[in-house]
Amino acid sequence: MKTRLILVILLVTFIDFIKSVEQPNIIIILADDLGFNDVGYHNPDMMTPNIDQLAKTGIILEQSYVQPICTPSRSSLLTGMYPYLIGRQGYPISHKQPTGLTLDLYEERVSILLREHAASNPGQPFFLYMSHHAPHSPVEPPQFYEDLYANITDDGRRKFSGTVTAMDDKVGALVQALKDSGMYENTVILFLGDNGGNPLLGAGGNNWPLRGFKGVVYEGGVRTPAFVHSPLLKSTGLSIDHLFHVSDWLPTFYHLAGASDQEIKDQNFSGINQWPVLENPLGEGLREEIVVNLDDDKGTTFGALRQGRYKYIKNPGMWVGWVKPPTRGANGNAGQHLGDLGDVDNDELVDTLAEQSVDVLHQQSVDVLHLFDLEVDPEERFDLKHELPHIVQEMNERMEQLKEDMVYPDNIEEVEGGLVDGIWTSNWCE
Ligand SMILES: [Ca+2]
Repeated sequence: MKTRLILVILLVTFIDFIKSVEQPNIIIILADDLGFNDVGYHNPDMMTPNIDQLAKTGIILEQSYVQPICTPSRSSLLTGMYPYLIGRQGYPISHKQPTGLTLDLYEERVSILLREHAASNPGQPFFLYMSHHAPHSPVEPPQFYEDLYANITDDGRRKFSGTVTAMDDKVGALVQALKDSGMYENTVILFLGDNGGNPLLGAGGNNWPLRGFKGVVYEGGVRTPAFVHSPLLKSTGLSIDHLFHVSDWLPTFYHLAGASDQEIKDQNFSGINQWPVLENPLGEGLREEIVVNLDDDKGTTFGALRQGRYKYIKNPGMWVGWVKPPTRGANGNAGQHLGDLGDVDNDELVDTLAEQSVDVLHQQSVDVLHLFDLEVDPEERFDLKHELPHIVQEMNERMEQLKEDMVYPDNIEEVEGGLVDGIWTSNWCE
């Protein structure tokens, strides 16, 4: 009996060992401008059954941070570094700038690629990065999807919602293709939004009840839907609040691909390998700090820092409040949907925001400090800077210390280019 027990233990250990050394398939599904309130598992008005199913049978990451806009987030995802350390904390890369990366994978190609891979490389792990354009504006879903939301009279929100559901169908098709090709069981799927939803100018996104939106360091700009789904996970059906940052995924996947802890350490990533947290999601988190963003304009620091329960914001760039979703039956433009504007002391900017949601994008708000306790105030409604000045001082000192390592954006000028024999030529790359 004792021998049998030992054998069972050895077998279980051996299976665990095999599991831990087998390299899984890795899939990243990155949605563009998908807000916190734009998935069904956060908002029952959204129809995302495939995403919801994956999330609810995986591990939902409710404190997963990205950057306020595309280029910084994507740079961080691909390098494992904070954008402020690689000069990517500023504006998006323009299409004629001789710098950066262009990535695209068309969803209709995915099932073909998977079938081909399963046939030609059986058992070989693959990496797939699905960088959706959806649901970024312009939102132009097929009529069928828009009709699913026929009773939302706000044009932008209706079309946006239809676009999200169209994307959800693609996610469902991907999972089906994985199952059909026999590769699902050994696959890890990460789903996340690259920055907060954009509720302005008919773009239709929404981050309610979080504050702010795409482009700002308030939670609505930088905390997006995220989850990991995999049959390889031991504990699932969970929603956890451990801190994650977009820079964590490269070291995490590096680990899954077989890198040792030392090899990961040698890379000096800003991100950390979060696989131990995903393997033991009810245990302790690994992250205590996130540089939400850090930038400089002629000596003035712009940034936000999360440490444990606290978030310190220095010069948010523009003041924004809370945008309620246009509910079914509501009408009007996004500017009229600004919800409770909270206890702000800048009346002029609030008026500007409410009346001219376009111009507010160019407003600079300096000499503004915030301290929020996100554990009790995830909506960033109660500024504690006067109650907890010692924490403001400590976090400010930390931010200025971090800034010493900042790499300034290169801001390379756009080059002239054009199509030559159907190929885009920029004249800067031979
Ligand atoms: Ca984006």
